[in-house]
Amino acid sequence: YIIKDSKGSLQYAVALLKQLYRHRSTSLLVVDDSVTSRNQTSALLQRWQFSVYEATDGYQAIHILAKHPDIRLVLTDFHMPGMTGLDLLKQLRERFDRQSLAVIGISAQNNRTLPALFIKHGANDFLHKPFAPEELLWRVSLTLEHLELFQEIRELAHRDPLTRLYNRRFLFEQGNRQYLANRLQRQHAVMVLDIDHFKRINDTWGHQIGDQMLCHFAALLRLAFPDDLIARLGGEEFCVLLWHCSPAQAIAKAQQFLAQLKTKPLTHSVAGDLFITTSAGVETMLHNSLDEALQAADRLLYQAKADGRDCVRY
Ligand code: GH3
Ligand code: MG
Ligand code: MG
Ligand code: MG
Repeated sequence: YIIKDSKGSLQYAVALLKQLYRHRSTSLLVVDDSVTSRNQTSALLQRWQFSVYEATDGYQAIHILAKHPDIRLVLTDFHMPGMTGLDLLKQLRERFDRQSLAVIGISAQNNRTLPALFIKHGANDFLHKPFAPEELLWRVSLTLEHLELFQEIRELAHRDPLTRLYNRRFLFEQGNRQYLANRLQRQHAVMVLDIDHFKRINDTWGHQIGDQMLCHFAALLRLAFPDDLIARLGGEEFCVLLWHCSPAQAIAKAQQFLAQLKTKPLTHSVAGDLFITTSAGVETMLHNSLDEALQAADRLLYQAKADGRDCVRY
């Protein structure tokens, strides 16, 4: 179908097929009160390998969305009894932004202001009924591509490229939000770690092995703190936000990590087994912001360094 349509350019056809293939089995939700129209749209989308849920009205749509967080895109008819597609859109936008859940409005009405209303209230796109099957396909595909690109940009903005841990920016944005939300339960701790004498690794073995050591350290942190927010603050400094753990548990976890680190060297083909130690500051007191808690954790870290390194101060 695509090859026949792509005016003889095999490259173009392959590019289109690749794009489709990437989005196969993505979950979509079709909301329409008309059985005929809903079935038609669903059948087309299923034919293109999308995974399709169906709802007969806005209420059911909200119910299905709550049960299936894998749904990436909602295609909604405008005119439906009870709740219009526009009302549904407005409700959805209170909980999901345009980049997390896409909405495409659909209507058979000859109302020229409808597309503008949909887009104004946060729809990603709009389709007039009846539409050519391919228009549906490519609008859905383009919308999903936008979601993906945005996700990629978000990843790039939030992650440290070397270790793939969260970066400073993410820690201060998201981490601070989480900190303020969890603060009063007092079930949290802020830990700051700084690798001991890291400069020696670089000086002895070169920057490249230094980089590998940072990745190794990051991997060990991920293993030791699978449910916590881990960020690279910069250089050889890291931060872990521990939720749902008492001060005593947080301190114990930090000490366990330091002990583990001693038994897990980076094994390098030339350099052999490279061991490192780290110092850590664990702040368990209540602060007004993550920034303040981090400053306190930093002072404790400084203390750990002054006390001879390879230890936890709290
Ligand atoms: P201390 O025990 O007091 O923390 O000593 P240290 O050597 O770890 O601390 P110092 O701050 O003197 O040196 C940190 C070193 O980390 C210096 C810098 O070259 C290195 N570094 C920072 N970022 C990177 C990186 O991305 N890759 C590599 N390979 N090295 C880095
Ligand atoms: Mg309708
Ligand atoms: Mg440092
Ligand atoms: Mg250091």
